[in-house]
Amino acid sequence: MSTDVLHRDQIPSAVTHALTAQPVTDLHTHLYAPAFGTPVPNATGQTDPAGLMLWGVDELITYHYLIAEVFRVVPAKVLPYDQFFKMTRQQQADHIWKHLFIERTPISEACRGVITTLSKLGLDPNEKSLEKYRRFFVQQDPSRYVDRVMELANVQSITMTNPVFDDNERARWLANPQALADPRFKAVLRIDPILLDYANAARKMTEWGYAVSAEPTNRSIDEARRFLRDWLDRQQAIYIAASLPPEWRYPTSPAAGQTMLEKVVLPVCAERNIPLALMIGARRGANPALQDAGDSLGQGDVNSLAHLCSRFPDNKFLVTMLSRESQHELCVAARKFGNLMIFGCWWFLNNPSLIEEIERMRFELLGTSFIPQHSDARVLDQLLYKWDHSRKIIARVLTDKYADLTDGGLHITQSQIARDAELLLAGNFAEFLAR
Ligand code: HDL
Ligand code: ZN
Repeated sequence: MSTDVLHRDQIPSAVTHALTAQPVTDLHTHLYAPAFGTPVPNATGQTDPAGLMLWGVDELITYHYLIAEVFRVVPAKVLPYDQFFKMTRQQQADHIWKHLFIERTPISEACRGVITTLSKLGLDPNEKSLEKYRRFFVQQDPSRYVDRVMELANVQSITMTNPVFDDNERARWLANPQALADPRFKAVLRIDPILLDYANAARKMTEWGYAVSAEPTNRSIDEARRFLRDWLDRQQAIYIAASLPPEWRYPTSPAAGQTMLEKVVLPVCAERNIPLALMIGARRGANPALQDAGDSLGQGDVNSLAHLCSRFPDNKFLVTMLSRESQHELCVAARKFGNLMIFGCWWFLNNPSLIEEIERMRFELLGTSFIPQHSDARVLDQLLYKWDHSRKIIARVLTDKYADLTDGGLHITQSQIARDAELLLAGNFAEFLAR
């Protein structure tokens, strides 16, 4: 027997070691490189109120997940939404810290994440006030802090989400795209309005010099393709992404949106051999007064996705769905279509009980041919908890699977486990991009 064959009781520590040691390629986040500016006070003394790089304790605690949760404890009739949103970031954070972390136990996953993050940074999470943490963060240089968080979280590459229809971000790309390049970050061209709000998207593309008319004529199709190509080049984007509501159907989704999908987005993705990422099931604005915290979910239609994968065999689809009830169908769809790569436990699924259920289902149906997780982080420091918590759950599930195989007589080796960890946390995504 080769020397690195593991005894059954050596497997748990071998799996934990392999997953901890394997650097992650985080394929979907809302993080930004320092060059996009930061509103957070820091050691450089330079802040940009409209800056896009969020980090530090006040951003951590005012994560929209926690805003939703604090309004359960201090309801809007006590503290009206607009009064909360008029508060400064620090006032909002103090309010959330008081009600969710001091006066109640921070049991929710989003609360627990803040505790894990503070501890990972060597800070005592038992402080009653945020002042000590603020003194720590204000001493950080944003770019060096990115390196530190990536090292601590063992994340080797951060994939951004770059919504081209966002005026603030678009202006930054147009001003000086080269200045935004940062080897630690990859860009993604996010295009929801083209599929979901064609009339407005066409109007804006026309304003920006692309002859995209209210009807998706052949000229409009050519010009919309030119728009995508120009932005893929400007951003050096590694894939195109859109999130779709639970009601999205294919075919018969909104006609103009379907034309854009079939005749613009998918042909450009195919010619560039880049995936289209579809994130299905977000019901936007369930409670608009909560702003980013006001979105909810619904069950999407996996059949529509299957039709798409079947009709466009030369396209690659990176897909995650938001409803727990969609997960089993999505796994089975991935068994039917090799051009479908499923990923992550998205948003309301990114909780230990659901991550465990979903990863078990995926290992049992797909082996190692899927991408178990992404962070969806909006605040840089969140990488420290999102990947710590997920690695532990994936390790628990993988350990059981290796133990089952050992019981069946198979030799499991340390190098085999390391190979699987690499596929799951980085290799499958890299291979799918290159395929
Ligand atoms: O549409 C998306 O990419 C979602 O991830 C939303 O940004 C959502 O608000 C979020 O942050 N989820 O974690
Ligand atoms: Zn997201």
